[in-house]
Amino acid sequence: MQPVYTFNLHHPVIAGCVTLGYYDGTHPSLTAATATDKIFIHSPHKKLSGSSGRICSSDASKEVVMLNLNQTITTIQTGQIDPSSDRDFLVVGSPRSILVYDVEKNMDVFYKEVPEGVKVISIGRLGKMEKPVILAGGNCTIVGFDFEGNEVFWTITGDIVCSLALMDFDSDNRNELIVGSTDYDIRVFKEDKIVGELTETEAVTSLTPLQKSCFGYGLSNGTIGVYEKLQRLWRIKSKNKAVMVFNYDIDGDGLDELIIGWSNGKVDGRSSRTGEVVFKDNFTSAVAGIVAGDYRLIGTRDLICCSVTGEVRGYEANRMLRAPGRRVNYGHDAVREMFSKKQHLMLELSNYKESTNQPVEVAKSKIPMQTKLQTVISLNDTDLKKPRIDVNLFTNNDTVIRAVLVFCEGIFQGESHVLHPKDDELTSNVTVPITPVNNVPVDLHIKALIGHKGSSNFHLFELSRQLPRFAMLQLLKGKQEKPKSFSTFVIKERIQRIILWVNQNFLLQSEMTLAGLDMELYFKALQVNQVVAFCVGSDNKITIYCDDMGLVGEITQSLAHFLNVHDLEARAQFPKIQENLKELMTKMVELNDVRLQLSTDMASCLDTIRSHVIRIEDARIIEDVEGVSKWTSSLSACNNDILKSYKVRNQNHSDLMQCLKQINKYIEQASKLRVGKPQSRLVGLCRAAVKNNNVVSLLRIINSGNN
Ligand SMILES: *[C@@H]1O[C@H](CO)[C@@H](O)[C@H](O)[C@H]1NC(C)=O
Ligand SMILES: *[C@@H]1O[C@H](CO)[C@@H](O)[C@H](O)[C@H]1NC(C)=O
Ligand SMILES: *[C@@H]1O[C@H](CO)[C@@H](O)[C@H](O)[C@H]1NC(C)=O
Ligand SMILES: *[C@@H]1O[C@H](CO)[C@@H](O)[C@H](O)[C@H]1NC(C)=O
Ligand SMILES: *[C@@H]1O[C@H](CO)[C@@H](O)[C@H](O)[C@H]1NC(C)=O
Ligand SMILES: *[C@@H]1O[C@H](CO)[C@@H](O)[C@H](O)[C@H]1NC(C)=O
Ligand SMILES: CC(=O)N[C@H]1CO[C@H](CO)[C@@H](O)[C@@H]1O
Repeated sequence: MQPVYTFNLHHPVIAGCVTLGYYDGTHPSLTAATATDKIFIHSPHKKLSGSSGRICSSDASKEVVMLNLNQTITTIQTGQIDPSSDRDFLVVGSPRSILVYDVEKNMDVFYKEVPEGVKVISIGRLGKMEKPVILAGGNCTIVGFDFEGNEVFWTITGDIVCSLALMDFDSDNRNELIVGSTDYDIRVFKEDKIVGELTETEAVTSLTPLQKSCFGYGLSNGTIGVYEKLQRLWRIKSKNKAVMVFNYDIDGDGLDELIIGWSNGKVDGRSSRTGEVVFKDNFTSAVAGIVAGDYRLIGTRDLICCSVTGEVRGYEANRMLRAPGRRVNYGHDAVREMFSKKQHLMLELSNYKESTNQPVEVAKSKIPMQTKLQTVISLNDTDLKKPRIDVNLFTNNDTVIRAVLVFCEGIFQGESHVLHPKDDELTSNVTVPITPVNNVPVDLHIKALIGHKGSSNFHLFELSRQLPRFAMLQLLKGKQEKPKSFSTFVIKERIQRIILWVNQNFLLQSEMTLAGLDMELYFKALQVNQVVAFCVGSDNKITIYCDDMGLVGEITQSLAHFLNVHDLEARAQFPKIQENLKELMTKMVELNDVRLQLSTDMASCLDTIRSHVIRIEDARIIEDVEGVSKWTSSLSACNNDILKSYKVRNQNHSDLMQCLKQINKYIEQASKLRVGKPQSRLVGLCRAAVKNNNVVSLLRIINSGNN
């Protein structure tokens, strides 16, 4: 597809830092961050002027102005945030702060320190909030500000947030927040409650809303795809990295396509339903950003792509590709399916031909009718450092397995594993080892070629199996000593249902059956080498003993989800984690004190430097050579001091970040011991306690769920 216009910004652009804003409410300006931490605003329709404030240069034609932010830029975004105006504002994220800037008036709206850093920004309405909110994702947290800079939202996620999208996920005409993070998870927040959680196979680096509860995503390794609610519609893998995914109706059929900008310069548009390519183009360098806007001021919203070298191309939604084209596409699917069926049949036919041509072989090559491929899945903890799950495949007669292909997302490098024994090592029994990293159900798709030893004829067998969520928790026989940490809660539910959950979510040698009104099960969590005791009392009280709070949370969430429990309170006791939290909080207070001290030291050092510079200048004017040299060496010493302080301050900041991240991780884990309202309430209460440096209150909240 041909662009309708192209131009060049003549400035290198940082990938992912491109946006478009209507800063005066009517004229669009392409805005991007440059490698030198400046912001570049291209405004061909509206001359921006001035050389004051943050504007550090503007070219003669006044089409381009540069803003000086004097800080590292991590992300930029534009949006209408002032409820009383339809103008867009520019929001800039940096490793320690967020800045909202009014481009039209050339002034800061607000500047806020964000200790957890700002990695991504999304602007819009969230849930029942009446005003637009600026959501900033950082290390484990998401914070929301209103136009005045008040903090109106705060919540916690499992790891560094690397993508955000606001969309109506559950069709209630209110936006939910979709969050992608480095722990491979996509979480859906309704207000501050988690209503959906998906696990992908890599860090989720981009997200975009599509219509009808669908959203597109991109992973750090180049996988892209579309989910409809919690169901994946399709995905593809690529060797290149998707710099960003975007929504735009390129073929004008009324449905948004998923537009993907790749690190190798390609841009594709794919049908959000099927993943079929409906549009493509190719830049000479990596794509830096994709936006949409009326850049020609003719009343159409064009798709605008920008590369890292500053090349910009605009595309118009193509009316030629409308409805008839889509029908052809459906036809394509059918043809492709038929073609693959045909190939299958041809292959089978050629096998028969081969056997009829060589009658001597017949008996040998035909495999018995009753041949079956069977599987046994078991835990293998022979090597305690590398426990694994063995998938044992075997046939029910003397045929041998010539090759096995196991396809399994997120387990094998490249997602599939091929086993192809040498001719003289063929057996009817092969084992494929699997080591899941997370506690999520894993789907295995197995294909095996089976035939007789020495024959060139083989048959394809296919089967699918699912590993349960807690496959790496090994059921232990008999009573064990219970760990000291535990979480306890009450679920009014018949024990049969709980047993059903155990059978579905753990890898057991045989199904568990009802043996009374209470139950005590002991597991060994092989990944973390910890004992888990799962106890159900006859009074509906469930207690999970384990020193790993994260694992107890996962078990609680799985059980509550299975039993359809929407709100769950819990009491918890995790002595080791409480000790750690105490230490972390103390350390954080110390680091904060040091930070303040360093800031005042540096300020006074700066004053000294200023006065030294004036003295040198004075000495120079009166040609006092000795004076100049004396003050210069003194200045140089001062300069060294300030450099040293600066290094110390940097170290102090990263220590502080580590500390805060760890505290937030614990809060997240503690929140997962609860479900629904108690879960989100705990996050809010803990946040307040951390802000007030109130360790006692923090620990009480984690234990009881209440202040
Ligand atoms: C950055 O700019 C702000 C004003 O916008 C100023 O107060 C601050 O001192 C500057 N910081 C540095 C390191 O220059
Ligand atoms: C997040 O925390 C890590 C340390 O755990 C730190 O190195 C990194 O700079 C932080 N990220 C941001 C955006 O502040
Ligand atoms: C993803 O990419 C990283 C390096 O970029 C590599 O180490 C990792 O194995 C890849 N993961 C998968 C599942 O391909
Ligand atoms: C992309 O464009 C370059 C030149 O601009 C060309 O050499 C290359 O073959 C193109 N690749 C594809 C896949 O179209
Ligand atoms: C269990 O795993 C070890 C390697 O860790 C392997 O050598 C052994 O054969 C496996 N046991 C069975 C029964 O497959
Ligand atoms: C297959 O081999 C494994 C050991 O590698 C053994 O434990 C298992 O019993 C064998 N299965 C059959 C059906 O022979
Ligand atoms: C290994 C094995 O189970 N072999 C069996 C294959 O089937 C024949 C008859 O169908 C049996 O006799 C073998 O024992």
